[in-house]
Amino acid sequence: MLDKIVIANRGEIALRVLRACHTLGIKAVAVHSTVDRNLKHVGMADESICIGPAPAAESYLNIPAIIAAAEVTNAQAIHPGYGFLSENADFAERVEKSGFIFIGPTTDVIRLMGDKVEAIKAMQAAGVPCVPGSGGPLREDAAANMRTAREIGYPVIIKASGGGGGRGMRVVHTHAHLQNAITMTRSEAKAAFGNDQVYMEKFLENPRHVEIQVLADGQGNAIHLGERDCSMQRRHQKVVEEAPAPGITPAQREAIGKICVDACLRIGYRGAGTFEFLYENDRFYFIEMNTRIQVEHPVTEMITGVDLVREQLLIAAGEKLSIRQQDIVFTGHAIECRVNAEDADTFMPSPGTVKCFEAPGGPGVRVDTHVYDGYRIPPNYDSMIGKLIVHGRDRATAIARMRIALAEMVVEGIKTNVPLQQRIMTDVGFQQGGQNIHYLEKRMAEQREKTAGGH
Ligand code: MV4
Repeated sequence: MLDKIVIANRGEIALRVLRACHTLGIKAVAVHSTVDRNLKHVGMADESICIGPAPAAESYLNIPAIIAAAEVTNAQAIHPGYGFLSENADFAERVEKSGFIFIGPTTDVIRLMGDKVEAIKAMQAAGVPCVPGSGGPLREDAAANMRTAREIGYPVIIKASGGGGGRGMRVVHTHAHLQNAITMTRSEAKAAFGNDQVYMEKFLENPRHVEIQVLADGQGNAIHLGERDCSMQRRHQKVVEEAPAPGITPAQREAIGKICVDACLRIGYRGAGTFEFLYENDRFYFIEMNTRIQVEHPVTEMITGVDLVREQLLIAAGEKLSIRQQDIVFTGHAIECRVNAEDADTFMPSPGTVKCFEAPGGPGVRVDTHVYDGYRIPPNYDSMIGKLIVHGRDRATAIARMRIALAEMVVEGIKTNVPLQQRIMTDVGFQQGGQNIHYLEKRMAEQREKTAGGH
């Protein structure tokens, strides 16, 4: 078993990882920036080390400082959390070359999934259904690209191979705009990711975002833990996530889950992972794979009872998966609302001191947050200050519990998006379930129209 690990992250996920360590009797080293001395998990950690100033580039992205922290504390492994260095193959490689365990997949697999063209090729070869597309990088051949687009059928989308998560994409509706879109996406990709490779897919107009959670031990065992629906998003930022996805049948879940498990075994996957799909007209289309623990992992934990971060640690320690597929039983429904320090209407960040914080409670309510009375939210990082997660026997119960939990929550001194979350929970379309990725932005645009018309 591991004796001590470094948590290379901050905020709620650092606290989440620390708790998983302590449930397994593993000591945790917190590494933090100068403005993060007062983070909750830093106070609870067995040891803590300041690794640099506030800007993430000089602290949470400072690879030598993080590896040095593992060296001086005699830790055996590094947990990257999400964001920051979590999907950086060069970081994973340097961690391993320095003699530490990277808590995640092998360097090769992280690198493979970071290259979206290669990831899609690998998934296609492994039998995962993908969006009809170019099946490889686009060449500088306008005529060939036009033929590809015609075969796929407009609208198409041009994506950067080094992108992902919504960065570097362009929708094209006609031949006339194709070559310019490719050129523009290429040059933006070159500037943003240092990689000008782009590819083409059929643009799905009204899909849902449904993703499959997997666990694999890298020793021939893999399981899936069902799906999450993350369609409630704004500008590629997820706002509400839930599990299971409304309307997905047990047979569909089993079928797509098995496909993901087989793909994990085929590519030699290790650790926790997520297959992202677009879901339209009862079909799944793979778009990318995330090789980290995700923000929304708790909704899966709530319906399966599996502690995903604990499983990550056990896998990293070299243990075989102790959970078999037939052990996974899906119970009830879980919803997560991300709580952000931002204006609920303008989405402007709202850092500052939290004067008073009261967490909601009651049956089926979970609060994952590092916030406490008097905590000062620095302006340097993501605005997410916590997650409210509820579980109920069915979706309606979960929504009712979320409404009460949101109403109970007190966060004074800063603005939060809790009012927006309340509006979503009372929205009839959300209550119906199964809305697509454009629903939230459309509803918000309608709301703005009404408000403007009233004045
Ligand atoms: C797409 C798509 C439609 N068709 N690909 C955006 C994030 C990145 N992971 C992939 N994205 C999309 N890819 C095809 N072929 C629409 C999106 C998309 C989206 C996907 C998931 C969640 C929110 C989204 C918001 C806008 C566009």
